[in-house]
Amino acid sequence: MITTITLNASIDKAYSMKEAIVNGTVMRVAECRNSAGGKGLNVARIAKTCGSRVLASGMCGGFNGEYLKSMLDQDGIPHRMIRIAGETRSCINILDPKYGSTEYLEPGTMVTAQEEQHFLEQFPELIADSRVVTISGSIPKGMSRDIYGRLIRLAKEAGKKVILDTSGDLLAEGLKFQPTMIKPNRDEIEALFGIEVHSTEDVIEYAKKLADTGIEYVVISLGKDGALLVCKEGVYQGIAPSIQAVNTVGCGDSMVGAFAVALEREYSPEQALTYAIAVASSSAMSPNTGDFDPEVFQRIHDQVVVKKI
Ligand code: TA6
Repeated sequence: MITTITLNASIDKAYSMKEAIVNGTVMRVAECRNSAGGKGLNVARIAKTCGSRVLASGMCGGFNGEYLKSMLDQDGIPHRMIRIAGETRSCINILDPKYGSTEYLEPGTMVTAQEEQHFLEQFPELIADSRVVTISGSIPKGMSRDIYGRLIRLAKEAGKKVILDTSGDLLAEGLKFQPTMIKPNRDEIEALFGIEVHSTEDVIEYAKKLADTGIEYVVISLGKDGALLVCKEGVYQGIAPSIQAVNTVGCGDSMVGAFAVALEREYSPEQALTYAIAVASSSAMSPNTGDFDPEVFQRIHDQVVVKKI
């Protein structure tokens, strides 16, 4: 089983527009798709679609929190979201023919020290039945900036594999506790090392530095160009087939969900990278965030090329 942790959950609202956004005007949304969001809940939906048992956890509150849990019920996602007093946020993804995807991410509500401590006390039980734990996204205001490091340590002490998918200081702090896998993108690599990345060779060089700190699997998502995987077996580059992307929001989360499944099933590096790129590419072809069509996946999977470099 896979437990996904989303401390800053969100009601994700995807607005499809017929025309390009014109700021300062009144625009009508052609279609609105709501989903239980926050990176970890996208991960949970993907892992379930892949056929794994999941438990979606994290924190939510207020009317939005109840709505979010009702959407998880509709998705058939087992959940134990720890209740907080504040109102769960919303994140807006505007899809328009000219600019593609523009996201507006609310910061999230304030969480008290008592609420944080309550979550930490519940955490061991939330992961008890899982082999893999994913920890994703931003954290609400008021939470300790080292919360991810504390969760990673608890999960590893319990013998779990841990995937950390976050950015900035949360990633830098979490790295110190050696999660099993991380999935930084180019920008996050540049921020971590304070450098500029100009080539795939640069990306590999810095991914190896991260692997040398004890991270078993370092995945660098390269967007439409696929992904790199650095692990003890070597360096692998996966090339995604060219696709007609419909909604790229959440594709990084889809990759995390697929790798969580691959870790649980003990796939080889080649199998895992092929699987994850196929899932992420398929999810970009779905209008729904954190979703993919298994038939599309089957078609895409055979077109993914993975080579050891
Ligand atoms: O990666 C996409 C997404 O999960 C959106 O669905 C939205 O919830 C956003 O990211 C949240 O990002 P954050 O970094 O604030 O957790």
